[in-house]
This record gives sequence, structure tokens and C-alpha cells, in this order.
Amino acid sequence: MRPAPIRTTCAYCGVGCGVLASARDGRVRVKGDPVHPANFGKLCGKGQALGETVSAKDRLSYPLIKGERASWERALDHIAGRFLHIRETHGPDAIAFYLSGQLLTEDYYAANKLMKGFIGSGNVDTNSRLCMSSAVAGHRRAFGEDVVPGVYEDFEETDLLVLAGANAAWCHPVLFQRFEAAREKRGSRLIVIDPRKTATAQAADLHLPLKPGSDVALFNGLFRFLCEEGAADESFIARSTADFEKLLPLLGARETELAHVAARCGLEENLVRQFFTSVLENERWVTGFSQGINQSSRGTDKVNAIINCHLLTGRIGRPGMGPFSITGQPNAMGGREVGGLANQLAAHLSFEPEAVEKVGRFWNAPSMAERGGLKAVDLFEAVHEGKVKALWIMATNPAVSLPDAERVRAALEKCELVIVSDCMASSDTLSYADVALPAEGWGEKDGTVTNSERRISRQRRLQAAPGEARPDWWALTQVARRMGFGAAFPYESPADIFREHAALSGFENKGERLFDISAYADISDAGYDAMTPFLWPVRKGDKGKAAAGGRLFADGKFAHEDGRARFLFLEDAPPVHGANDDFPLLLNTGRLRDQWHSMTRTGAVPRLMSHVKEPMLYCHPEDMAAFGLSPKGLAEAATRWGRGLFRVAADGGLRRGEIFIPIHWTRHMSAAGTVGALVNPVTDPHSGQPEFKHTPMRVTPVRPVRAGFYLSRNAFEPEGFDYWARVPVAEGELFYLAALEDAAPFARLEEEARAWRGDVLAVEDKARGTFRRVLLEEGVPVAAFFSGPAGSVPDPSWLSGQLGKRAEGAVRQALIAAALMDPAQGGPKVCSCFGVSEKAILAAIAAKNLSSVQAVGAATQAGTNCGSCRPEIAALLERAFMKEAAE
Ligand SMILES: Nc1nc2c(c(=O)[nH]1)N[C@H]1C(S)=C(S)[C@@H](COP(=O)(O)OP(=O)(O)OC[C@H]3O[C@@H](n4cnc5c(=O)[nH]c(N)nc54)[C@H](O)[C@@H]3O)O[C@H]1N2
Ligand SMILES: Nc1nc2c(c(=O)[nH]1)N[C@H]1C(S)=C(S)[C@@H](COP(=O)(O)OP(=O)(O)OC[C@H]3O[C@@H](n4cnc5c(=O)[nH]c(N)nc54)[C@H](O)[C@@H]3O)O[C@H]1N2
Ligand code: SF4
Ligand SMILES: [Mo]
Repeated sequence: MRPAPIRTTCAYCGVGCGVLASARDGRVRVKGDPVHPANFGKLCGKGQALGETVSAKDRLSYPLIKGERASWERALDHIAGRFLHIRETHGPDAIAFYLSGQLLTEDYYAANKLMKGFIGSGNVDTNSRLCMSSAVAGHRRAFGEDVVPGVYEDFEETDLLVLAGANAAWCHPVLFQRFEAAREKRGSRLIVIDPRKTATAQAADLHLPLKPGSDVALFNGLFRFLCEEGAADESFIARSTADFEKLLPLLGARETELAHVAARCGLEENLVRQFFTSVLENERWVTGFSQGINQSSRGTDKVNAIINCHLLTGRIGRPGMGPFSITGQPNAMGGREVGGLANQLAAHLSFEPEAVEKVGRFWNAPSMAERGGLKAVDLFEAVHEGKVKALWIMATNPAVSLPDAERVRAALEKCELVIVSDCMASSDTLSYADVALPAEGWGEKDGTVTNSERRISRQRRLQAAPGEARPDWWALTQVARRMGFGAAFPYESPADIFREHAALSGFENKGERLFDISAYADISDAGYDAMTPFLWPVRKGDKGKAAAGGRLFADGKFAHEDGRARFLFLEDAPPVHGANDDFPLLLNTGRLRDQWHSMTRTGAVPRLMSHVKEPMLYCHPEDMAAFGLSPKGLAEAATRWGRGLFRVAADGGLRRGEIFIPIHWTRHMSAAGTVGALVNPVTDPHSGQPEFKHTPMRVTPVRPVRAGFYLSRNAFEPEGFDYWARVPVAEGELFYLAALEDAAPFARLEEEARAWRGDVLAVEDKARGTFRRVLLEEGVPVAAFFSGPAGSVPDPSWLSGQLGKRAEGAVRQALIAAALMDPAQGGPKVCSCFGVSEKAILAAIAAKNLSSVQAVGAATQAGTNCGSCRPEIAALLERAFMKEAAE
């Protein structure tokens, strides 16, 4: 009999979609959970591929000490012993934890409690510092607590969605599609504020390609405009806010005049006026914001500049209105609830003496930290300086994801004791681990996560973890016990931890902390197992869905002691480092549709690698001409902090002078495509969040002496190549290769391939310097190596798809050309759900005279599943239409 599917939550973004999953014979199948209130059955491409990422392949399956297999007993004893010794000799602040929004709340709670109550330091920080900390600081300044007031329904019930610094079509696809579906019925407007013309901007009614870093000026201008047009809600301001008068100077200032704002933001006046007027005219107005706002040296000010405008108009806490921080990771919110950030204590309490006393009493803790600890960038600096001697990294890859990543690597290299808990066998950070601990991954671990709208859902175990992998909370609990804190760490299950966390949220909380889930403090194990998704707060005694549809601040009462929200006076200032003669361009970094961060999981799924295969550098076509770059050529990018090698592609949707590089490539996936090494380590003064989106840079074309690709079913290490990029394909791996000055690595591989025996297809043209070999076994291609002068090597996409498949007739003949003449094949994959390429879509548009995204879907299936490629299909339609018009 087929077992009933298990309800769980997606491992990826902060939308927090419900998943119905079943595991059988080691295979996990997933589909959207039709009753989960975040997604009602939908999943995006990454979510649909979850099953393909749960496997025993390439997993870390037992503990390692200095690279050697060790028992858990030994590894845990070693860690506890070293912690005790370091604490004794250098004090508690010489130890630190660096955690992640991809941990479960229970893991996070145990880590935070161990460090802040028992080891006695505030040094617990998390990758949420890189992600959400400006939103946290902005919420705390304005509202008095880190609270997202709205719910997802607000995206459906709004008349105007402004997305600022958020590429939701790619990064929060299911939420974006919820908006799009409602927009079709309601006719709501979408305005996108982003220097780049993203897929989201392509779907917008209005796109403001503002100068990076100028958001405060824009929203200050909006504030003045709304005041002048009489949109201020005076009774709300009087009843529910404070410090309005601090903003009066904005009203007469030259800087907030519309013309001045337009010039400062590098926008046409007319665009700015349309944006301002739309806000004026639409009471139901939501501003969704993400990393274009948060990851800035003015991130917190940007957040408050947005909130100011919502407070001014009283458009907050009501249906279809409000500022909405769209969180990144599946449990970024849960981490914020337990105190995962170094400047929060626990359960939304900060380090005020009464709070420290209160939590100390609740935990019965012997050595409470009395002040906040080091924030991520400072933490790694302290590791570098030798002040922090032991660092436990859990579920994050800082060697890739922190700014100035080379310095981070140097810090990890020097650190006395680096412990890394990960579920995968190799990551750039794991290479620095003194102790590596195997963690349960998605589908194996069990606990809770909180999504962007404050909804807590269960992630549930589908199958056992491979080898000796254990939950992260378990490893933490075991270390705590070995350090002598067993009485406070009696946990045997995640439910034990969740109950304590829920109890702490309600402990001596008479409503001053909105984060309160004390209704769950006594939940039974069976109740925890059966838990259905719910929005917080749910206080003891509360029943059913919270009032006001789950929105907070609906009553006009905020979390500051006097119940009033705060206006903040914010001065516009440019990013810290501006372009200069040496570094005339600006580097912007962010995400691609089908990859998740450092690719440890999505990078192994061929389907998800088919959208973009190499570490790309996107550049405006006119800048390409100005800097001598050619499409598909290679370029060296350099900043004051580091350098890298990337494949160039034109993107007319960029502003002149700005470069975009995706964040996903690591040293495991490429020779030098890790963009973190180039990013300046500047941080926001309030939140400590890095300025990931703005680093002065230069770019120089490089012309390889030789280029090629290697395709194989067997493992291959691309040694000696200046440029390489690894691409998993259905039956093996593909490597793009290039040598800049010395072609010796190619000569070596050519020699090897010449020695292939048996069924070998070969073409070699000594005069032109081209070399091609395909090796077959029993009619099945098993390896191929093509090389030649740069530009002479064919695209390997089609050939990659033939690896491991029997090749006969025309296909066999086509192998050595790496191309079978089929006009419907090739070009980048637009729809990864159904594998439909750009060429196939363009061909269908032309052949059948298609004019809508729906029609393309009906003809090719593209865009009919998760929908996250619909903006790209729309752009292809536009392109086809423009071409037709020009002809
Ligand atoms: N496919 C995919 N989805 C993801 C993730 C992933 O890795 N892959 N990661 C998840 C995580 S952890 C996060 S945090 C979210 C991030 O989600 P997003 O924030 O939506 O994604 P990013 O691509 O980082 O950046 C958003 C946009 O900010 C713009 N931007 C840059 N500078 C400025 C500026 O000065 N002002 C404004 N207004 N905009 C600017 C960039 O051009 C970029 O398009 O995505 C989540 N979802
Ligand atoms: N230049 C630039 N840099 C950025 C950003 C940017 O926009 N630009 N964005 C920043 C943001 S918003 C974020 S969120 C970060 C993300 O950056 P990271 O957190 O460094 O990225 P991930 O690849 O998600 O790393 C997660 C690691 O945890 C492992 N893992 C997964 N599940 C588990 C588990 O249950 N337990 C354990 N122990 N390990 C697990 C994975 O295999 C992987 O190695 O990057 C930041 N860095
Ligand atoms: S939108 Fe986010 S949570 Fe939903 S399926 Fe996609 S990645 Fe997972
Ligand atoms: Mo993030």
C-alpha cells in the first residue's frame, strides 16, 4: 500500500510553501499542498525539484576531525573540551556561533540558549545579518518591535503593489504569482523600483530604474508630495504616532522637490510623478521590499523611509495596505524570534538589564550574556584578529556569502577551532573545518519554520538521513551536556524545545511583546506532530485565527511603550564607496531564478542548471562596446577587494555603468566565479548589514589562448585551467574550460583523449588548431572533449543531453558536430518545469502568430506550471513583436 503523503514546508525561500511529499524506495516525490495558506497548492521550479535534491549522494555522513573519520562521541567530546578550555583561558567572548535562516527554530533556540545563557557570550550571529537585519532594525525603530504587520492576502487585496529592491518574480515566485492572479481580476497596479529591468520589472505597469542607493531620496520626496497633496491621515498621526514634527524640515527642502528627487535618483521627472500620483490615488497600497533595500549602507534608513510614508497616510494594518518586508530564507523569521541575531537576546527581548534578568530566571542560566555580541562582518574580523578562537558554523557558507570573502577565508584558515555543521560533503566553508558534523537535511529533519507573514509551519521527516547524520539541535544539546549544562538541555525531541520556546515567548509577557505563542507551551507530542500552520501571535487562551485577518497594528497600537509608532528623520546620503577613475563601474549582485545561494543543493539538479550554466557578468551593450567586451567572451572583474573571471552577457535592462553578477558560483562550481570576493565589506551603521549591492569595480576583456569543454560520466578535476565552470547534466558533468596564457592543461587533456581506445569519433584540424573527440561504449557516448581557439568550439548543450543515451543514425553522426540540426532546440531554457527553450518559444510565436503568454503556454506548455518564467515569455513576445514591426 502506498503511504499517505506527508505535509511539510519547502526548504527554500521565505514564502514558506506547504509541500505534500512522499518517500518510497529512496525517491521523494513532491507537490504543492492545496490547503497550505501560503501557496494553496502551487510550487515554483525550485520547490518542484525538492525531491531531486534529497539523496544520499555527496552527503556528509559521518563526523570528521581534521578530515579523518571520527565517532560522534569523540567529535562531541573534542568540541566540549575545547570550548571549556578556551572559555577558561580567554573568556566566553572567544567562542562564537554563526548560524543560519535555514536552521529550524528548535536548532536555533538551542544554539542561542547555549551561547547566551551558558557559555555566557552574546556571540551568536546568523546569515540573517546579511539578509534581514536592516528590516529588523527599521521595524524596531518605527514599531518598537521586529514585526511584519501584514499578511499575504494583502498582496491580493491591494490596488497598488510597489516592489522596491525585490525581484519577486524570481525570488518569491509563488507569492508573486498570487499577486499576479489577483491582479488579473482586480486590475491592481504594479510599480517596480530597481536599477535593473528584472523579470519582475518586465511585468510592471511602471518601472523606476533608479540610481542605486537613492531610495531614501525617492521616499522622502514621496513623503513631501503626499503631505502637499493632503494625503496625510491627521487623526491616525495624532492617535498612533510620534515625532511627526521631526519630518517637517523635509517639506520645504529643495532636496524633496520633485525635480530634484528625479535628478538625484537619475529618473525622468515624469516617471517619478506617475509613481507619486499612483500612491496618492490608491489607498490600498502595499510596499514589498527585499535586498535592494536591506543590503545597503543606508538599509535601515531606506526601510524607515518607506514606513514613514505608510504611517503618514495611515495605510498600515488594514487589508491591502502596509510595508511588507519579504524575507529571504525559509526560517529567517524563526531565527529572529529566538534571538539568533547578536543584538537580540531571545523571544524578541533585547539586552536591557530587566530582560537579561528575566530570561536568566526562565532558563535558570548561570552566566547570562549581558550585552550583544559581534555582528557577522565584525565577527569574522574578530576571528581574523584572533580574538575569537572557536567558531561553530551551522547551515551557512560564509566563505562564499560574506563580503570581502577572501579575508573571510583567511580568517577561517587562521582560526584555532572551526566547526562546520552541514548536510553536504563539500562546500567552500567545509574546506576550513577542523571538525565537520553531518547534519540532517530537508526531508530528514523535523521541526518548525516561520515564513514572511509570521506563519509557523512544520517541516517534517520523510525518510531517515544517510549514515550518521543527526539533527543540529541534537549536536548542540550533546555539547551542552558535555560542558556540564545537562539540566538545562534535557531535550529528547524538537517538540521538547518548541514547548520551552513557546513558554518563553509568553513568560511575564503582559502584551508588551507581540511575539507570543504561549498557546503552544503545553502542546503534546501528538499535537506537535499534527500541528497545522498558524500565524503568530497566539497567546494562551486565544482561540482560532487572530483578529483582523491576522494583521497587526490594526487597532493603531504599536509596540513602543507609549503605543505609538515613530517617524524618523532620514538624511539622504550616497553609498559609502562611489565609482572612481580606477573602478569606474558599479557592481550589483543578486539571485537567479533557478539557483539557491551557494548551489550546494540546486547546483546538482540538471534541470535547474539549464537556465544559466556559467558564472555570468551582465553588462549594458553600450558599456560592453566601451570596455571592449564581447558577448560570450570572458572578462576579468576587479575591485579593491578581489577579482574574478566571468562569462560576459549583454543585458540592455541594466543602467549604463552598472554590472550585475549572480551570487551563486563557488570554488566548487567554478575557477573564480565567486562574487563575494569582490564585494566591499561596508555595513549599515544601525543593522550591520553589508552593502552587497554596490561596489566600485572595473572590467577587462580577456582573450583565452584556448577554450573548450569536457563532458564525462566519470568524476573529473579541471586542474590548471584559468577558467572553468562545472555543470551537472543528466548523466554526468560538463565542464566549460579556458586557458588565458598557457595552453598546457589543454595539451594534457588532448593527449589523454588521443589515447582513448575503442569506439572513438575524432576530428582534428592541425592548421586551425581544433580538436574533437567523443568516446562511446556500446553505442552510448560516455565522454567528449572539444578544444580550439576561443570562439571555434561549438555549444555543448545538445551533446551534453546525449551523454549516456544510445546514439544511432543521424544522432550518432551529429555527435562530433555537437549539434543536430533542429531549429526548435537550443538557446537558454526559459521554462525549466517543461524544459522549453527560448528558440522553441520564439519558433512557436512565429509559426502560430501567438500574441499572449497564455497562448504560448497552450502551444508549448511553457509557463503553465509554476509561472515564474511568464515575465520572460512576455519579453520574448515583445521581442518578436518589435522584430515584426521593424520588418
Ligand atoms: N531563486 C532564488 N530565490 C531566492 C533565493 C535564491 O538564492 N534564489 N534566496 C532567498 C533569499 S535568502 C533572499 S534574501 C531573497 C532575496 O530576494 P530579492 O531581494 O528579491 O533578490 P536580489 O536579487 O538579492 O535583489 C533584489 C534586487 O535589488 C536590486 N537593487 C540593487 N540595488 C538597489 C537599490 O539601491 N535600490 C533598489 N530599490 N533596488 C536595488 C537588484 O538589482 C535586484 O534586482 O530571495 C530568496 N529567494
Ligand atoms: N554578494 C552577495 N552576497 C550575498 C547576498 C547578495 O545578495 N549578494 N545575499 C546574502 C543573503 S540575503 C543570504 S541569505 C546569504 C546566503 O548565503 P549562505 O547561507 O552562505 O548560503 P547557502 O548556500 O544557503 O548555505 C547554506 C549551507 O547550509 C547547508 N545546509 C542546508 N540545510 C542544512 C541543515 O539543515 N543543517 C545544516 N547544518 N546545514 C544545512 C547547505 O548545504 C549549505 O552549505 O548570502 C548573502 N550573501
Ligand atoms: S516560492 Fe519559495 S517556498 Fe514556495 S516553492 Fe518556491 S522556493 Fe519554495
Ligand atoms: Mo537572504
